[in-house]
Amino acid sequence: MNNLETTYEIAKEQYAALGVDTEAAIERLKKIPISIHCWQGDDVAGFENTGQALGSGLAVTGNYPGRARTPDELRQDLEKALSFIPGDHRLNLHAIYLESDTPVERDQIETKHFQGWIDWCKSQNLGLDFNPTCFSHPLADDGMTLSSPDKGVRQFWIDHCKASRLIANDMGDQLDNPSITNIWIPDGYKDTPADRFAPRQRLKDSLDEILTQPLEHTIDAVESKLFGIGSEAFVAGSHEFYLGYAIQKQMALCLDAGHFHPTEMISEKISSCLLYVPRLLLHVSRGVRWDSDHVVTFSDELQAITREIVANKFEDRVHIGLDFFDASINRVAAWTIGVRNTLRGLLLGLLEPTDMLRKAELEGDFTTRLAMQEELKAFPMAAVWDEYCRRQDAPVSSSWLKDLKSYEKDVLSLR
Ligand code: RNT
Ligand code: ZN
Repeated sequence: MNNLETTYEIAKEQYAALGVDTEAAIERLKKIPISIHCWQGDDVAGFENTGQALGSGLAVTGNYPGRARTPDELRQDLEKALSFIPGDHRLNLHAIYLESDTPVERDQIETKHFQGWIDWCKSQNLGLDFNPTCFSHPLADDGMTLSSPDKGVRQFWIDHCKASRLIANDMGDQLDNPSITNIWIPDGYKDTPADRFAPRQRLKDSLDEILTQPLEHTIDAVESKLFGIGSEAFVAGSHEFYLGYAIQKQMALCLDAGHFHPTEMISEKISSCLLYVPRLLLHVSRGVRWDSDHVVTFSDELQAITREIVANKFEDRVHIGLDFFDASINRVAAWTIGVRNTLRGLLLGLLEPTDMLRKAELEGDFTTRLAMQEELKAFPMAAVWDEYCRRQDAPVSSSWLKDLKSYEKDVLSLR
């Protein structure tokens, strides 16, 4: 037995003393996929090649060398990141990542423009999720898409979202694994609206039209936001708007960790929402002062989110996606850090003696609850994590960093 395995055996015993089965935790962790967002790899630029700047209140800061400029470069980078990540996961793609020799308008996209991605996901054993891209486009420049007062503009985005659902449905069908279609729109006003109701009424009507056709292989989700750059005073698709909509339609609600007031936590919302909507999609992100989309770190909130999912056995109803974009560090590292942290958060939750804590709570013994919650923070979770990585043939601890640096030198720095 080497040191790693010995350390694991000791940790296993310590957890077993609390009634926690580390082997069972590892088995459950293996089955939880993380949907890895393609857009961290190229600063949300996509491959339409129209020269359109990132818009609609989204901002990527930093100019670290090595941004992926083509689908092949992006896939190469994703493969590198995946080699650092234990387990089987998913790719989350946006419509602007299409592949075509000739320009294709957003309302004209078809499955064939994404076949390269579907085939690649098959080869990598990845599920695939999809998003219409209702931003970074001349028809989104005035800040309104599905809620636009202009019927033509609205119709264009309705058609784009309809086309996106059909593509996602084909993705799910081809991969034999349902694909999520998540709709986020930037619509809002910089300053105080004179009418808050009409844009929301129009948004509701647009969504109704988009979602008319029932589809078997896609799960529809809608994502709210509190405010954005340029939509500080009003956002049509607010939390109440989409919570109500998702309940009415019994569809998935997407909660983005950066889309609420800074002290408002999505970890606290999961249990309430799941009483009324069938599924949640999470955009795990990290806002710093605003919706800054920083790389996900092993923060209290990350641990609280992942703990809520596994302590309640919500894995089948909560789809975990990541949403951050940092161009100030190596982009492959950004993915690796964010995904590994999310998995570590899940593992920490899986190693909690939840039954014991809940028993203490029900008995009114809040002393034991607090004492144990705090003692658990110093338990050897890292030993179980390392063992999991070892068994999955993924790098243990920070050993991936050296390989990443070689990749940066040999591949990224030559771009
Ligand atoms: C924007 C939303 C949205 C995007 C991605 C690119 O505030 O969070 O999810 O970040 O779709
Ligand atoms: Zn998001």
